[in-house]
Amino acid sequence: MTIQNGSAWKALAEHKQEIEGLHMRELFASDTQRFQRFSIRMGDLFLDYSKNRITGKTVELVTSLAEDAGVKAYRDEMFAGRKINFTEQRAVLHTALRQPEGFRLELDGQDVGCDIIEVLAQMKHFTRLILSGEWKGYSGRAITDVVNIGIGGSDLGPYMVTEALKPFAHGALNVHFVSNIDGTHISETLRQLNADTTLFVIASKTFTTQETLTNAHTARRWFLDKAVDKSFVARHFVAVSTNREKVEEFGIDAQNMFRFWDWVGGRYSLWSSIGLSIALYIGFERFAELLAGACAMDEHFRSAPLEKNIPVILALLGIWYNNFFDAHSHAVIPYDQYLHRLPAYLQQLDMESNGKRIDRNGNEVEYATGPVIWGEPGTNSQHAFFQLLHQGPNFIPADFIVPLKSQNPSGEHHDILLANCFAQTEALMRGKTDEEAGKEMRDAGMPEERMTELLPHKLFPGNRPTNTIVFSEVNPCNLGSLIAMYEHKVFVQGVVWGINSFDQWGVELGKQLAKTILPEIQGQDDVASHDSSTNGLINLYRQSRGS
Ligand code: G6Q
Repeated sequence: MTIQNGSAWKALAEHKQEIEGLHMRELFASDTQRFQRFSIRMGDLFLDYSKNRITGKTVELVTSLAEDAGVKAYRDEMFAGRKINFTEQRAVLHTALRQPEGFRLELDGQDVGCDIIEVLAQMKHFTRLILSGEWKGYSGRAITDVVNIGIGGSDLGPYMVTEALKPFAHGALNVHFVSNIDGTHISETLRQLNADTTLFVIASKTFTTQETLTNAHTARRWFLDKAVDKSFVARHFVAVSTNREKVEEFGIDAQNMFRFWDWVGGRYSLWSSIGLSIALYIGFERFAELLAGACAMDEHFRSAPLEKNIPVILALLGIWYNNFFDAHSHAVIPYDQYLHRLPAYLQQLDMESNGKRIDRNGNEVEYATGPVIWGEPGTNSQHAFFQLLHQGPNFIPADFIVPLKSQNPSGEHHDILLANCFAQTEALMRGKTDEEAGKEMRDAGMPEERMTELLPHKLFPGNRPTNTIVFSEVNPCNLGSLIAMYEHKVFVQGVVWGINSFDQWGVELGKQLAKTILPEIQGQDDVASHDSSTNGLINLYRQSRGS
């Protein structure tokens, strides 16, 4: 039986009919305690989910859906290291990476806790050597720039976090991220650097990814052009990987390799040694605070009752809209410029995890799964796509992410920023009625005829849901909690939809496909083995190369 045939799902479908006509304005008017009733605090993090199309009954029904789907049992299995990534036969233990010292868990005869401590100690030691200037480049000068070469999960997390935590930078180093195979990315980065003070961190779980390896080889050629002596590579190239053999094959000494393990998924890996560039940028102590913040969210996720559990509630609200209101897209709007890469990071976390249509039994699901995730910081996004959120025919729920304190207090900036944020969620909830729009136009002295013409354009349906996620400031600990919150949200949704959130065959396909066309592009003959469009495009490019 699929979740869709269960009683909780059916009850939710009926409940949707009941509350469809209900406007959130009425819900707020009839309950002065709505904000208190539909909000949850976890440490410094506060979720206001009162601006949703829900009543107390909705919360009861969605939590029974989670109960029916076995969310608690699956959650416990994940934390216990069971191989819940069943298509790859792997455990899913990124949560182990942020456990306090003393954590023990045996997996296939190996003590996971000991492994983690060993690598963290190696990262701590290395970070100290680099940041203190004890580690010297080939000319005897200290390292000033770190270039993380990686892609996907080996890039998005560290890049997003280092951007978010700029105010916490140690100060001794700049970090750069090169991910795209487009030669522009590495060329533009290298142009700013001196070989003798640059450290390359080659971050790749498999150490076989075409983009990363190509960029890494280009970086090494550039480096050797300047440094000449191959023995200097050891001081300027380190690797983060699970694949020792490939790292050595590339020419990086195993001593300069930071391990991680197949039970850490790429998009869940910033907590592992993939976070080395984060630790180098903000210092190891701050990196440990990031882990501690995530650990606090793990504890909350494990112990809070479902109806008081932030990631569970966010997940269930997402399901409520996606599966019962046909809202297949979800916006994320951080009201903080430092979080400008958060939507891109969450796109991968969510869409690569839950963009699946085959369930645990190998059957195609008959309901929507992972939505399209997108967003941009406020207030910029207000001047771009908010029009569609307010008045478009699509129904798009959104998360608003709000630090109460600015890292750069300056005049009225932060007051204006937050005034905009709160005004937007209020407007999305309330909308604008005939009377309100009419009054506005009348007050502006508009002639009656023009008013009638304009009225439909000036109306806002409202009743558009938002979650507001508030914390005191963007700092390593809060950021850790925020990211872990979204990881667990995605997990809960995957469980309810009955899919495997931890594989990524769609990404693997891309890795295969690129390798088939490359030799054809580089070959001597016109290509005729594909469809006419693909042949035409390949040949067009071959001709342009030739000329
Ligand atoms: C993440 C995905 C994917 C992966 C990249 C890089 O969950 O698997 O984004 O992180 O394809 O892979 P490597 O780290 O193996 O280079």
